[in-house]
Parts: sequence; structure tokens; C-alpha cells
Amino acid sequence: MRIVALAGGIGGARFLRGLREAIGPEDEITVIGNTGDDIHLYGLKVCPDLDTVMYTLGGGIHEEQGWGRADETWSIKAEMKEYGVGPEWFGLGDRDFATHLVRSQMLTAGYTLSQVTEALCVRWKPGVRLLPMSDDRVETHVRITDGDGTRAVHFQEYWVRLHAAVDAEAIIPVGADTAKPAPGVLEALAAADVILFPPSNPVVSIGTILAVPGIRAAVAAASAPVVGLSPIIGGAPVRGMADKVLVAVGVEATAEAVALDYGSELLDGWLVDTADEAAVAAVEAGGIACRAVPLLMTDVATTAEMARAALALAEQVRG
Ligand code: FO1
Repeated sequence: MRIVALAGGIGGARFLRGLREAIGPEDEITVIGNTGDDIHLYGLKVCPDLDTVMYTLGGGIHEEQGWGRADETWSIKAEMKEYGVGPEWFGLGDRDFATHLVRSQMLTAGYTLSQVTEALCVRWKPGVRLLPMSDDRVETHVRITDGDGTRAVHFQEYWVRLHAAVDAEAIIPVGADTAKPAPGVLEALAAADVILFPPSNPVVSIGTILAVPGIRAAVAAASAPVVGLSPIIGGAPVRGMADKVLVAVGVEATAEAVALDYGSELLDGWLVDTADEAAVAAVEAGGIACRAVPLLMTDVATTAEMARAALALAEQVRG
């Protein structure tokens, strides 16, 4: 079975680890990764969501953080501080720097982000095909108003330096309107037997992937059933601050609101946590099949159960 998953960062990567556990040897997973979180620092291109998927599935992730490398050291960061070169608020470790050096060197040599990602995965062997959503530069910026007035800040500054302290007024995936899907993305969606929306941030992760012209339409037109898993449990995001960006798009931080925002033209099925059993009727009323199952990804085995539930729902809704 050919499975395609649109994935963001930490939640998406953890889900994929369970999905990989849940499938058989004849199944294959293609991940379309969000690149809107990308940031250029010290002349290097950093791809947080692609790296989180690669490290998590490749066994190099810092498990508690969900980002960056395990057993990290911070000598380069300390030296940059001594030179007064920032930003201090974004933690790039020495091991992680190697990824960004290899990526940036290859991009400078003329390779595409897809080719770079494929090359990095030769080392990490994530057990999935990891495609960036686009080879073109897309960077999510956030419009906010705080003590410094109204302005747009890079998503990473909003997320990491400002800790999403103020609600986002608007989310702008800069460059998305002229970006093209990366090679293989549309083909994978057309050939998929199942398409999954993991519990990633529906606005800045999956929403950004869908903002690349052609991808939303390809998902909507796909013959494969599309099943999503709610990133919101009991009215709050499981991790991260999805509610802060949901405000920007006028979507309530509830399991049913996120499903209805994706809409039945995209989603055929939606999993909510057992805590949100009451949401099932509203989602089904929106034309989306809905089941309530445990959605807390406490460990790989539990996550594999979630993935099996998503694949089972896909079979039930397969037209
Ligand atoms: N998140 C933080 O909260 N603090 C950091 O200092 C930080 C550094 C960092 C470096 C590389 C990387 O790939 C991710 C990093 N993240 C950090 C996480 C990142 O902000 C998020 O993983 C995604 O952008 C959101 O999914």
C-alpha cells in the first residue's frame, strides 16, 4: 500500500514513527514535509520540520525536545555569542550545524532541496521517502501587535523567541504563491492508496503545505481516502501552541473545528481523542467520517495503534 503523509515537525514526526511501526513490508510511506519553518542563519539554511522528521525516524532526535540532535554540544553557539553574532534565541547545536553545513554547501553547488534531502537521508535512513513540499523558498511569517507595535516576524522568532506570547493576527507563507510542488509530490498524491494528515499544526505545518499551488487541489482530487488525526485534544493543543495560530485563521481550538476547517472536500475521515467523543456528531454532520480513539502519542506502540485506526478508517471510507 502506498501511504502519503503531509507532515510538520514534532507531532508529525512522532506520528510517522508509529505509522512506520504499523505497516507491513509491502507498504511504503512518502512524507511531504513542511518547509515554511525554514530559516536562514549564519549563511546556512535550516529546515526544522524536515530535520525533525529525518532525525526522529533516523534515530538521532533529542527525544524530550522533539527537535535537534541527541547528545548535543554547543561550542559553535558559544563562540558565535563571543563574537556577538546572534540570534542567541535559536539553539543550534554542533551536531545539528553539520546538517546545515552539508545542506547549504549542496544548495550553493546548485543541488535542489529535494536532492539535498535525499542525500541527507542516505545517512539517516528514515525508512520513508521524505520530500520537501517545494524546492522553492517559502518562509512563514507572522503578523503580531505587541509592545513594539504591529509587524511581521519570522515564524521561528514568533515561536521560539516570543513563545507565541501574543495571538497571531495573520500567518503569511511568504513565497508560497509562486512556489511549485517539489518533484514527485503531485505524483505521490495521485498514486497514493491512503493520504494522512498527522497531528501536525493545521495552520503553519499542514496549512502551509496546502498553500503551495497545486497541492490542495491534488489532495482534493486524489482517489485515495484522506484521513486526518486531530492535533487538539480536549480543547487544547497536545504540544506546541497551535491555538495561538488557529486564532489567526479564525478557527476554534477544538477537534471538530479543525476538521471542519479542512473541510469535507479534503477530508474523508477524522480521528478525535476519546476525550472529544462529543465532537464526532458535528464532524460527521460536516460530511467527514469520524471516530474517537486514544490520540495521545505516549510511546511508539500507542502511536502505532493510532496509525492503525487511521488506516482502518481509510478502508471504511474508501469510496
Ligand atoms: N525550538 C525551540 O523551542 N527552541 C529552540 O532553540 C529551537 C531550535 C531549533 C533548532 C533547529 C531545529 O531544527 C529546530 C529548532 N527548534 C527550536 C524547534 C522549531 O522551532 C520547531 O521544531 C519547528 O519549527 C516547529 O515545528
